[in-house]
Amino acid sequence: MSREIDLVIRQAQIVTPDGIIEGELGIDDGAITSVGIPVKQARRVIEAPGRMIMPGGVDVHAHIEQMSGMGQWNADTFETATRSAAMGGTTSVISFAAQAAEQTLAETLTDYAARAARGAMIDYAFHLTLTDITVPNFEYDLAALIGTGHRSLKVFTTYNIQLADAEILSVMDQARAAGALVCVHAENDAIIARARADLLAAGHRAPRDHARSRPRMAEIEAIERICRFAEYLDQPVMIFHVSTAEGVDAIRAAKARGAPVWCETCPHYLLMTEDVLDKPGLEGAKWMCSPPQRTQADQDALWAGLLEGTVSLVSSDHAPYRFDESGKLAAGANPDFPQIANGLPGLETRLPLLFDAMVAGGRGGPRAFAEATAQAPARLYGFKDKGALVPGKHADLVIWNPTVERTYAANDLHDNVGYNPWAGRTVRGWPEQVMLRGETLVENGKFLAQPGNGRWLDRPDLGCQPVATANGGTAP
Ligand code: DUC
Ligand code: ZN
Ligand code: ZN
Repeated sequence: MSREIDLVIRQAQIVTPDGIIEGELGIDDGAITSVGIPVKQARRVIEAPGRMIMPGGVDVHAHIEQMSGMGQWNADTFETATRSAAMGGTTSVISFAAQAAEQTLAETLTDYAARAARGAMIDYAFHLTLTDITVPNFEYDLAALIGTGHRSLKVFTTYNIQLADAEILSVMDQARAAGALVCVHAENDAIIARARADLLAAGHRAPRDHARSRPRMAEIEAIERICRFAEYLDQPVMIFHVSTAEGVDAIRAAKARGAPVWCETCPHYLLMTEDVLDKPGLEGAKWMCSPPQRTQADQDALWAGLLEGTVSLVSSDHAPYRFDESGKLAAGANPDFPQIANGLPGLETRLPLLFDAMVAGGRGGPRAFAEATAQAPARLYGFKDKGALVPGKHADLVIWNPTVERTYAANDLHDNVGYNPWAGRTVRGWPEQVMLRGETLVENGKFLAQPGNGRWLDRPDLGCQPVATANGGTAP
């Protein structure tokens, strides 16, 4: 006689890496036990006709309870950010342990780990943001932290916290030796500084001028440079938040040469254009982010890149600042655009926006959606138990109603930001039930989890390993 398991979900379409299966999904002890096979006995049954089951979202780029490059704390705590994430169907997140000035990496990690352990309600890991490689014990701490499972690093090429090229190469060398992925915010600082100075000198100081202050060439140059660094050292690199068609082209070309490079984009580059900044007064500040939103042609190129696999995944780059003196208006009521914090909230809206575009709207379909939002991020960043509806993995899943329509309102998210940048937009498809390791976090709009429920995710291995390069993969 077969053993009784915890839960079976029946009658739904189950989206797996191998295809869409109509049938039953069994869950026991927090893990998926069967997919598409009739379950004889379960303590609990969920009937889900007309529903679609997707893997819980894996959002690998979110700024949570973090100080920005401009020295400003953001609006969310781990509690508010992960509540918001779960309400939108995301069950794992990578946020940043961001090194403050003169801080050792060990201190940085201890700080962020304590905050996350207190507040997180979904599972999490950290990218180690490296801003000063001259602090005591840097090399020792970095190797030790990578060795204990913190397998992704983040460096900037701009934002006043950039590393010099020689320092980036040194970090890449150390990452290669210890086995970590290097994620890069890639924009050329000198181009930005020059454009910004010219704009301010000419009296152009409004949020709409922010887009012109980050010329596309700044992104193109930095992406090309970082791809060459990756190729030279045979060190895996993830280019964050690609916004331009030429950026996608550069990564496609680098991949074709055998360079170990991957990239992501975000919903605000796939679905917005720079006119979002063009609002009366300071209103456009709500949409200010770096790189900025671009053009329709860039959107088209990003979608093409995503669907062909040049762009591996879509993250939110959740960077929450309130539209008040604690956030966007911290420099006063009449700031110049460079004084306005960059970023917009996205943890909660990433999946519904993409479900609407990719599943309801047919851009790629359900399997491409699961790949971009869960499978690829889990695979590349080394979450071996996450990201796919496969027996043995954690039962992190979302039951979607694929036909219901919702229109976002001005302030309907569950973060601490106070505005929704997607207000007025209607999405088709809604995450009705969200589970983490078999436990229900969200059911029909009700949030059921407790702070501290989230677990830190050890990453013993990465899914992106060095590959042979055209120059034979020889690193000095
Ligand atoms: N850009 C970033 O690189 N990070 C946070 C927010 C933003 O706009
Ligand atoms: Zn960035
Ligand atoms: Zn970011």
